[in-house]
Amino acid sequence: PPNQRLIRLDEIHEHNRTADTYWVFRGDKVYDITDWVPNHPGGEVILRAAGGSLEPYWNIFTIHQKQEVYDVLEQYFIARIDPRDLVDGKAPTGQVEDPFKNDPIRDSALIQHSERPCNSETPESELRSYITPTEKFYVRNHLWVPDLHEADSHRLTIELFDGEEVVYTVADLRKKFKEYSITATLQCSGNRRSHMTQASRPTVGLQWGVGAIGTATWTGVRLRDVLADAGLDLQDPDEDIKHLKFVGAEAYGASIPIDKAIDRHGDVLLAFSMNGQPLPRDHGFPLRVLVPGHVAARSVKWLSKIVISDEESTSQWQRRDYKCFGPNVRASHPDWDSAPAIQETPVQSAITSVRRVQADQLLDSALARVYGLEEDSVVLEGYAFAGGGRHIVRVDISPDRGHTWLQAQLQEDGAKMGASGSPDDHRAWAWRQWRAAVPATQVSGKFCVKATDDSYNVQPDTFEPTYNFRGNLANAWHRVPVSRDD
Ligand code: MTE
Ligand code: MO
Repeated sequence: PPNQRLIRLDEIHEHNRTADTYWVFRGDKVYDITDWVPNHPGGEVILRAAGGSLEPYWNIFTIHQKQEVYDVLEQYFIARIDPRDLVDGKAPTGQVEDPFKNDPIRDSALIQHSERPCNSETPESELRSYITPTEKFYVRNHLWVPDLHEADSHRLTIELFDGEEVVYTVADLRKKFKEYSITATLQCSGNRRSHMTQASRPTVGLQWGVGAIGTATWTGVRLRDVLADAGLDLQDPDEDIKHLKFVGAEAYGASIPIDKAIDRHGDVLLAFSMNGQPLPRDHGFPLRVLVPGHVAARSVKWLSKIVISDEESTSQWQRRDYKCFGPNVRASHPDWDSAPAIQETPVQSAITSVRRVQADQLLDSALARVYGLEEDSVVLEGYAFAGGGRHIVRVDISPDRGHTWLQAQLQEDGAKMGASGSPDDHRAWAWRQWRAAVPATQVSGKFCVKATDDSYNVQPDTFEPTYNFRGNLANAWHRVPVSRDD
């Protein structure tokens, strides 16, 4: 069309993240995405592309390469690029800074599922201690690790319900508020997803084994104390306040219900250390939220902002990915809004070791006494965990595909008290390690494990009834071949 507006590249470059309006280009087309930014499921990360080409980012975040996304973009079309700036009909995309280039080096014992972003699980051998060694703790990053190197000066902004903002540096938090330590298990929503896939049908997501889980003692200040100081009335909050949104420095976002955030027994921390050391960069340095009893996706790392709100976080990690649908619902057209976001998690357990032991090696061991063993046996180890602060009351083991059962020995509960400090308030925020032994002659088929929590919630025996296309909350009985040895 003759009156088609043409724009020079230099002008596009001016509409970068420091400008009032944000322009991007793709091919020879220019888009003003200013109005889209607040709706972007990935959050403000989109601003990295402002003033330049979308393509290098879409090559990293390949989720964008589909018609639905192209259609959204088309709504923001404003002009074409002046042909004087085109080469072969396209504008040069230029070099973009690799956002992953400053990611930390990881422990080589971690089992890597993806490198950029880093998604690595803990090997079974490291899942058998009550506290998971920090450097072996699973890493689940959706994006890169932001470049934060100074703890004290890192700023946390709290946006109150009326829009007013209060800022604390990490140094302020340490100075102003009492410190608490809580031992809590973090479990990814996708832990054991590979088992669901193998037993049922394909699922969308990283194919984790039993190691997208770990336990640490986290130290920080209570979120409720900080909210009260910032001006939230904990006794009588405005009744329109429903959620607390968390924003990570790299753009990740999630939210939790306000009741959990301000509950005196909820033990939500703004944590700055993990097992007595400053948080490692992969685990949120210098500040993360720790939401015990909830799916780990809510424990936002590299915390930079908290928003007191009447609605959930608009991020894809709140409104989409972490939801379960019925076994019949296909990946193509879920009604995302029809299912609630996962918060507290269901009861879970796994076998992390199967070992044949000769009778003479077992003699006099506590296990031999408990189980009255005098013959060659198989010793099993594993973990059991319930969300919502519910205690594990029992772990059942079957040596023969679920025909006969025995109870595993729950190992000592090594958790630090909840932040209320009272032993009576001791919620179970952490897993229990367990152990069991059976005579080798009783073993046939597969070992199974299932746990029961203090509300008598149990794990489903198979995956088919809880199959969901995203493979979330895979918690059917863990079945392990008897021949396995390690
Ligand atoms: N926070 C930020 N800022 N970015 C992320 O990608 N991943 C979430 C959560 N918090 C994530 C985040 C998910 S899905 C999980 S399972 C946990 O962090 C993983 O925590 P970890 O890497 O310390 O084990
Ligand atoms: Mo996760």
